[in-house]
Amino acid sequence: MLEPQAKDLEQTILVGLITSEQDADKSNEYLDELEFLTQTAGGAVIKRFTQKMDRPNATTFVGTGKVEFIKNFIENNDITTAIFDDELTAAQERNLSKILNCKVLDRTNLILDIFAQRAKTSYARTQVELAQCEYLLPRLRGMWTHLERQKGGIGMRGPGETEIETDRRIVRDRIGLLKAKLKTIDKQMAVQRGNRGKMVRVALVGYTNVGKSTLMNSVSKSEVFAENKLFATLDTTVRKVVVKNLPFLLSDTVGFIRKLPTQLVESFKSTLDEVREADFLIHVVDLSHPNFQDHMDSVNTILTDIGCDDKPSLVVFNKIDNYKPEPFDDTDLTVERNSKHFSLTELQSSWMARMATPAVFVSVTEQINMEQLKEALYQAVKQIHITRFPYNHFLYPDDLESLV
Ligand SMILES: Nc1nc2c(ncn2[C@@H]2O[C@H](COP(=O)(O)OP(=O)(O)OP(=O)(O)O)[C@@H](O)[C@H]2O)c(=O)[nH]1
Ligand SMILES: [Mg+2]
Repeated sequence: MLEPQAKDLEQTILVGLITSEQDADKSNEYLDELEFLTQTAGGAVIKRFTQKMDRPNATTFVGTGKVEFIKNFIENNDITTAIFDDELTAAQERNLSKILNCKVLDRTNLILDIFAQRAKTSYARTQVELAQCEYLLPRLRGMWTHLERQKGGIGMRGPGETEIETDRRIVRDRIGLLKAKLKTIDKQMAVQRGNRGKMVRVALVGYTNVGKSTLMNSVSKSEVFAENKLFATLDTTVRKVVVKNLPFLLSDTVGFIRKLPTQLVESFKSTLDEVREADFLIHVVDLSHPNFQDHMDSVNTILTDIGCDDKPSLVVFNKIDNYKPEPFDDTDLTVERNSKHFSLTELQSSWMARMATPAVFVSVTEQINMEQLKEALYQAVKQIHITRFPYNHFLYPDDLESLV
């Protein structure tokens, strides 16, 4: 199924469950995402394993027979790392690393590891380290001793191994220290945000890798780092943007993902404050991704969690240049036609009819419908501007146009 991978990458296998809520297709989609995360972290996926079971096994996550099967594969193929799609308990992690005799990670580990690799500023690094410590604390006992052979690589970056190997007290102290450090930076950042005055603030939000930074660069003509990897952006960037004479602040920030570890959401509180304090949200969606609707749901759930679900917003369906509907065969009576088979035009009209939030369909890289996007943005910012500066006789360019 998968291409043989370069030998110098960390050789990994993935493990996921098929449950009554998560059928084989869904499970496969989640494993696709886990594979992308693994590649982003610097690993090569050699094989995937799935098992049908409604609830994970309390001791080994998958069943005993399956564990044996995986163990054999690991031994015969020089696998160094097994990655599980769901969060493992401390006991499952311990048992699995003993039986499989390799590094065992879960989705949360992997996301935290990518964040640790990506964190460039001291602020981002502090937030990630806090999240890692919070994740490690309940899992400390006996976790690292048998891993001495395999230091380094995925899941081993961030807080140094030396700290982890000592006891919980030290990690607890470290958590206290990191929290205090973050509090100081948070205060400074709140002041900075306060200094931005009454300018209208717009924040880009969305699943990871949907094109938020690309959009930011295009609209503000700046050079924010964008690439085809998950979590390319960790630190928030704010730019002043002027659309048709109307100035506002646009911020680009960390992308969301399904099952974003709670530790991360909490420690990235201040980064997310940028979203919380925004007047308006641009929810960017990658329309070319087969799971874009699930991604939208995940983003909306996180927005609700951080108390931002009632903010005015604009949905930007991006990457329409790459949109490909699933082929539909009307002679095959086993398949019902659904939105996955819609042409772009059909999809557009069905979303427009259904959604309460305004939406535009664009391709930022191909610059398709960008004028429409700017117009929608302009109208939204203008509404906020009018209420914020009621006595300011700012002449809105479109009012001028209508006077001519
Ligand atoms: N085909 C196509 N690709 C696009 C478009 N817009 C962005 N991309 C690509 O999508 C990838 C991700 O873009 P980013 O701007 O880094 O995405 P992001 O949402 O900022 O991602 P994170 O910071 O990782 O959360 C890059 O490879 C972009 O070139 C588009 O309109 N069409
Ligand atoms: Mg980005």
